[in-house]
Amino acid sequence: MRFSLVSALIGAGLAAAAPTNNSDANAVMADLQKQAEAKLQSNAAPASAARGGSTCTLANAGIRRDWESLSKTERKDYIRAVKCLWKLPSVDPDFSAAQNHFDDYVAVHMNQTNIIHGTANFLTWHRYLIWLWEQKLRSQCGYKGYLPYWNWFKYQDDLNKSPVFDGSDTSLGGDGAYFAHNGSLVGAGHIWLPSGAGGGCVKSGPFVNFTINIGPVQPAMQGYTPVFTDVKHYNPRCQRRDLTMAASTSTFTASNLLNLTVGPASATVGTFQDELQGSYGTLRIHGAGHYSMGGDGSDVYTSLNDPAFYLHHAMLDRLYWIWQLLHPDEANTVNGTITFRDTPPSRVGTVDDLLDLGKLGPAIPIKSVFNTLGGTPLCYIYV
Ligand SMILES: *[C@@H]1O[C@H](CO)[C@@H](O)[C@H](O)[C@H]1NC(C)=O
Ligand SMILES: *[C@@H]1O[C@H](CO)[C@@H](O)[C@H](O)[C@H]1NC(C)=O
Ligand SMILES: *[C@@H]1O[C@H](CO)[C@@H](O)[C@H](O)[C@H]1NC(C)=O
Ligand SMILES: *[C@@H]1O[C@H](CO)[C@@H](O)[C@H](O)[C@H]1NC(C)=O
Ligand SMILES: *[C@@H]1O[C@H](CO)[C@@H](O)[C@H](O)[C@H]1NC(C)=O
Ligand SMILES: *[C@@H]1O[C@H](CO)[C@@H](O)[C@H](O)[C@H]1NC(C)=O
Ligand SMILES: [Cu+2]
Repeated sequence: MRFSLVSALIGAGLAAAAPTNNSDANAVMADLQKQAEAKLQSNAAPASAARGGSTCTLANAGIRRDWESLSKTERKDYIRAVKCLWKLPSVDPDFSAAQNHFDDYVAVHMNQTNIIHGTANFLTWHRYLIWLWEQKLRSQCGYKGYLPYWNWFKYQDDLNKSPVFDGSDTSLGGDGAYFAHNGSLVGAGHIWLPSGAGGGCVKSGPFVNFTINIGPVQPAMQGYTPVFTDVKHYNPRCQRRDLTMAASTSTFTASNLLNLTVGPASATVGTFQDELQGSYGTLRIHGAGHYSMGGDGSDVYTSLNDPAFYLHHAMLDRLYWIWQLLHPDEANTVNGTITFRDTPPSRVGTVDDLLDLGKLGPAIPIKSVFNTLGGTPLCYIYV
């Protein structure tokens, strides 16, 4: 009963209510990847080699891969490096709720939530954030690889089978323990998603005994009470999840993917980012990743408490990267203002605006991260 209600609600927000065809979405994704790689090769041709003296080339660029295509040893190395962040001291004494360096990322994001979502800097701010995370894992925790991504389109019918969420020691943890609750309210409270089978503490996987400290602030999952009061107040607890297939299967469709990359929504960075994030009362791909995780991952302020956040945002960045390669005339532009959906009203954002990551890294202009091969500082591709 509930499910048909939510289907109706979600259906109302989706132009094409076609049944999910995973193999279709996966085929589209594979084709888009090929198109993007073809553009990369032609951009790298000698005729267009004069790129401002960057030392970054296709040959020395970092390669970000699907989590599933990492070997088990590589996955364990990533997990080990993430655990290492819990042992590093916090770098922002002002935000004293942060107990360690893992928390610092949550803190910086939380503090800036209203100026990095629904804004001109949404795509680039998160691109820079996950790059800094990747660099930290490599420079301070001995990680040898690059940031992996969660391929949303695979296993969307049963996230428990996803190598990212299967609860094994090579996953980022499984579902939460059962916690009776009345689903999640998403899309600014306009869409109700039914509960999955979890909602409590993550039961299995490498992070079971790891404590998170910041938030929750505004979890979409009903029955999870926000307690965060200020930057000095920490709230040690387990990380919670509620794997929610109602979010994944309704949204990770070939039709949404095509719209964003080659369809009407791909026309400008404005239409692309708006369709990616959804307007009030709709569920779109960015949100669907968060609501598929549920629990802590469903909190727009502090979703970084779920270690899978970084794999979700790597996939989002991969989509941005593909869109940029396929739309070179639009690739280096921004659209929007500097406040969440222009609330309160603010000036228009520009490519010279600085990406402020607090103490996580130097503030750099938006324009310096458009090109992931620009070497200023980015140097990576997706495969
Ligand atoms: C799903 O998509 C694949 C690949 O495009 C296609 O071969 C298959 O027939 C589709 N299945 C259904 C049920 O539409
Ligand atoms: C929060 O972010 C603002 C910039 O928006 C910054 O000035 C301030 O120092 C940050 N506060 C903390 C506690 O990190
Ligand atoms: C569950 O939440 C939805 C949305 O807020 C609400 O309409 C519904 O009445 C709730 N159901 C129960 C049993 O509380
Ligand atoms: C978590 O802690 C409990 C109690 O100390 C221990 O039995 C269990 O093995 C730990 N689990 C993991 C995955 O580290
Ligand atoms: C495609 O995106 C546009 C926004 O650019 C939206 O109006 C339209 O409904 C989307 N189409 C589908 C099939 O989702
Ligand atoms: C930003 O993009 C929106 C479409 O999402 C468009 O309506 C608007 O005109 C754009 N603004 C500018 C200044 O280009
Ligand atoms: Cu965010």
